[in-house]
Amino acid sequence: MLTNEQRLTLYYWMLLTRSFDETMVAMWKQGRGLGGTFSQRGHEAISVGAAYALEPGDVIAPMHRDLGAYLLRGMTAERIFGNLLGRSGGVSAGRDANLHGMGDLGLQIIGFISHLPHSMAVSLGAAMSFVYRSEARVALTFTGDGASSAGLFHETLNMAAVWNAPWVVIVENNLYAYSTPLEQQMKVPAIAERAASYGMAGVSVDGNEVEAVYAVTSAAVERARCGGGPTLIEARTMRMLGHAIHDGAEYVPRSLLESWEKRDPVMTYRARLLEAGVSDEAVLSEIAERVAAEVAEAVARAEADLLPDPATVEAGVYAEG
Ligand SMILES: Cc1ncc(C[n+]2csc(CCOP(=O)(O)OP(=O)(O)O)c2C)c(N)n1
Ligand SMILES: [Mg+2]
Repeated sequence: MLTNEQRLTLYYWMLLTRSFDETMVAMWKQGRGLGGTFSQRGHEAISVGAAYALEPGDVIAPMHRDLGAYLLRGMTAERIFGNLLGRSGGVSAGRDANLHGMGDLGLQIIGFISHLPHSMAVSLGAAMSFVYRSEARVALTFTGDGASSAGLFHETLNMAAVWNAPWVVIVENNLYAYSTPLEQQMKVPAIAERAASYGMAGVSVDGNEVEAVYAVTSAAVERARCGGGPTLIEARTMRMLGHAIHDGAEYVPRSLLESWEKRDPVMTYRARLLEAGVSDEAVLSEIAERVAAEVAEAVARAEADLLPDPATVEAGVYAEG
């Protein structure tokens, strides 16, 4: 059961994610962006609710729509903006102006390799290292509905189940993989059903309800920690903008977006906090002001930061001779 303070914490992280995202999209449209960028709009309850269910020692492998998880785990907005803008203070020190590879093992964050399911196998390796070292830690990773049709998704589920790994995967089913709608790439009605064919627990959850995502993930994480094996969680939501900034998503029916807009994860949670008497307008406005100031400061610092020194171009590059 969440306390009111925890509920406000969840709201804060979702709003920070949303505000970061809106600012990023606006900057890129103004020509102030550098690399490719993926909007999180619609995914805030999933990344925040899931990451909030972890202990500090657990490992997380977020993907391109999990900004909330990076932030909640301690990667600052300034470092992430710095990364997207290719600055030397960014996570990859200006090596990749994207979310790709944006890991920090000090924060127990594995940087992701590709948009398709490759982080699943790497995070499973992390989970098995915990088993071999008798550590009560869990690895959590994310993937997409499109990625769930790729071979490595199935191979990783199979091995995770066989090894009874302390591992949880969240499939962010946002109904589209680039321009491909869900029904054009799979016949099963729920991705969670796929877990059964590997002998693994599978559950579907409303990905726009942060407390529901938190509850389901907490249960899965604790079961994994106690030797109960892996879980596949399907979190259903809608990708509210195009695949990335260059994609206007003209192929998505407007009526579909309008129906999901009414279920916006951030706005519906705000309304719920007010209705339930958890908070009032003054407190929620204060959180919004704090978030706006944090994002503005992060952007200002990142934009003022330097691009990497060309003399360091070979730093971190390895080759076998
Ligand atoms: C190995 C590989 N193949 C193809 C791509 C191009 N690609 C990037 S994201 C994507 C679709 C991902 O869809 P989904 O898994 O549903 O995630 P979403 O973007 O909807 O969150 C594709 C085909 C890639 N990045 N890597
Ligand atoms: Mg998708």
